[in-house]
Amino acid sequence: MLIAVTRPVSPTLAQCELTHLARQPIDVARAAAQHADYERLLGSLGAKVIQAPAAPELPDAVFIEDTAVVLDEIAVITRPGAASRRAETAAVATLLSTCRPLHSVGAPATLDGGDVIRLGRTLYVGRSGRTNNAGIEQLRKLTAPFGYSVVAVEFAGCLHLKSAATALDDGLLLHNPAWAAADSFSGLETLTVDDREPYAGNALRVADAIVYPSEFPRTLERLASRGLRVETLPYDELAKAEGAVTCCSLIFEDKP
Ligand code: CIR
Repeated sequence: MLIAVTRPVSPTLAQCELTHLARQPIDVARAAAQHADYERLLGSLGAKVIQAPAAPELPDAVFIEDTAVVLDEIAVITRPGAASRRAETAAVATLLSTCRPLHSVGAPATLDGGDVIRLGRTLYVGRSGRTNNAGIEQLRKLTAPFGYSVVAVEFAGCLHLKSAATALDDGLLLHNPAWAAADSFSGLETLTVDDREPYAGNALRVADAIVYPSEFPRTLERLASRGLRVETLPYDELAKAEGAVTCCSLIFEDKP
C-alpha cells in the first residue's frame, strides 16, 4: 500500500524560513485548509495518509519532504540546511523507523529532501544553499550499496532542486530550464514549464496521477495534453512559505 506521511501546518508558519520570496502575511487557517485538501486528495488517490506529530514550535514542519529521503530499501534522515529546521527530523525518524531501516546524514553534511529527485535508480541531487557537498557524498555512500547512483546538479534562482524540476514518471521530467540547465538531466525526456510560470516545475506523483497546484494553468495545459492524469488543488497560501506540492509529504510503498 502507498503511504503518505504528512505533518500539520504549525500556527507559527508565518515565521518560516524564506530565501527567494519576500515575506508576506500568511493566513495560517487558509494554509491549514489547503493542507487538509491536499491530504484528502492523497487519500482519494489511494494513499494511506499518516500524520507525523504536530510541531507547533517549528514553523516549517509541514514541509516534511525535507527531513528524509525514503527509498525502497532504506530511509535516510537528513540534516536540513537551515539550522531552524534541524529539530524537525527526530519525530520523522521515529515514525519512519517502523517502515524502513534508518540511516542518517551527519555534520558537517547538510541535505534537504527537496533537493533530491529520484528517477528509478538515479538520484539527482541539487547542490544548494541547503545541500552541501558532504551531504551529497554521504547520500552517495549510503545508497550505493543498493544500486543507486547519485548525480550532483547545479541550479540557481530557487530554493530546492525540486522547485526547478520534478519527475512525472521514471523517464519524464517537468522542468524549468531557467533554473536548472537541461544538460543536467541528459538522456531524460523533459517537459518544460511555461516561462511565465517559473514556479510551475514542482509536481507530485501519486500512483498514476500527478498532484498539481491550480495556480499554473498554462503549464497544466502542457501536462494535460501529454495525456497525464492531473489532479489540481489551490496551493497559494502554502506557496507564500516557499513550499510546493512535493514538500508536504513523504510518499512510499509500505512493502516495496
Ligand atoms: C524553507 O525555507 O525551508 C521552507 N520555508 C520551505 C521549504 C519547502 N520545501 C521544499 O521545497 N521541499
